[in-house]
Amino acid sequence: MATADSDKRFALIKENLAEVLNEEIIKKILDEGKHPKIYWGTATTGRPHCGYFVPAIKIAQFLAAGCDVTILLADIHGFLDNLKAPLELVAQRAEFYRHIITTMLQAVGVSTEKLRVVLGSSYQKSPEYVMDVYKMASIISEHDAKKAGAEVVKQTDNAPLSGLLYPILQVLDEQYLDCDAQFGGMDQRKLFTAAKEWLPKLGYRERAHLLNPMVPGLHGGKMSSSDPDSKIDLLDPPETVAKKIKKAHAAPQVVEENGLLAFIEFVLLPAARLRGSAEFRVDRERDGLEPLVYTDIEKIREDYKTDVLTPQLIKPAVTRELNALLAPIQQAFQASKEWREIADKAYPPPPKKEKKVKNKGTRYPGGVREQPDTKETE
Ligand code: TYR
Repeated sequence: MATADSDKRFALIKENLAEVLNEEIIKKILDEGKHPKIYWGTATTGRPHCGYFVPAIKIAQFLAAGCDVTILLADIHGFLDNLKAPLELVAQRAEFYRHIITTMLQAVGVSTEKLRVVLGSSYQKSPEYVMDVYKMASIISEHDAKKAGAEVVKQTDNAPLSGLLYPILQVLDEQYLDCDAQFGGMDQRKLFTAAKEWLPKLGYRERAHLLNPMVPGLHGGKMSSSDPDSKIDLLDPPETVAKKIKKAHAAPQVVEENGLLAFIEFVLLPAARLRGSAEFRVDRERDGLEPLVYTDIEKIREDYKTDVLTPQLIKPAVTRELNALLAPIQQAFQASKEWREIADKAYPPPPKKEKKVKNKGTRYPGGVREQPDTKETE
């Protein structure tokens, strides 16, 4: 039976989500007073940036609502997807992710004792799992596998076969991680609906799915790991953070697709709420005025629309709060020799570019032009 407590827990699980598929699965567990098991997977490819605070906050809320949470460091997926993580670097990248994601969660106040972190390759090579991959590959059409991965797996001409395996493995992960629900961004939706259809074909049960909206990056667009100026690295020093936020595109009075407002809504306000303070403060000392103190995004939006809250006022406030979240992560990084060594190996500095011969690239016999090396991006 639904109780006030289970309703409250469900409201926190659902907060700020764009969609929940098969929510009755989660509700039933809550009504029994038990702990829903939720997992979030991340392919260990490019360096995690500040956009990762968005899923991190949800994970913190799931834990606060009494869920058992697993984070999957999807190392095998890292190279199945067009070798985004090259084979020789994938192990170090997964270790880098392990360090940074656990400290990130600590930064938003999560007790990571209750958190399970699993490396994909630790079970995805077991005979049972591999046999299930073969079985699934014999039942699912090439067309459906391609469709399921269309928004997640890099689409190229003459794409590697591994891109078709990617969805099959992600679907099986729900079973092998023994979860009740998978959490991810809206970009995972096609994979999630595939999971609902495909798992029962192997006699496994259907899971619930929790979908986060796609949040615009602090620079206005989707944060991408491959464009260094479009993202703020979790290890960027405070001055760099200030500089990048200063440059961030934020049209006055426009609240749509506004990365700064989105960051306040999906990260800073919920982080404050989890700490029990629930406030976002905007100083106006320079104008000789009292600070503006907000507890909800609606009021912030309203003031932004009327230009009471200008980009010039909001940027220093976001910078201050973001740097406060980053400080403990950076302290932990400095304190851990092991982590620093992994960082160097996982993301070696790109080889120095050779001087370009005017627009023509290097010529090889036969007129073949050297292609720029794109493998190391993402
Ligand atoms: N598809 C996820 C992404 O886009 C990564 C992932 C991989 C999630 C395997 C779950 C999973 O089981 O980052």
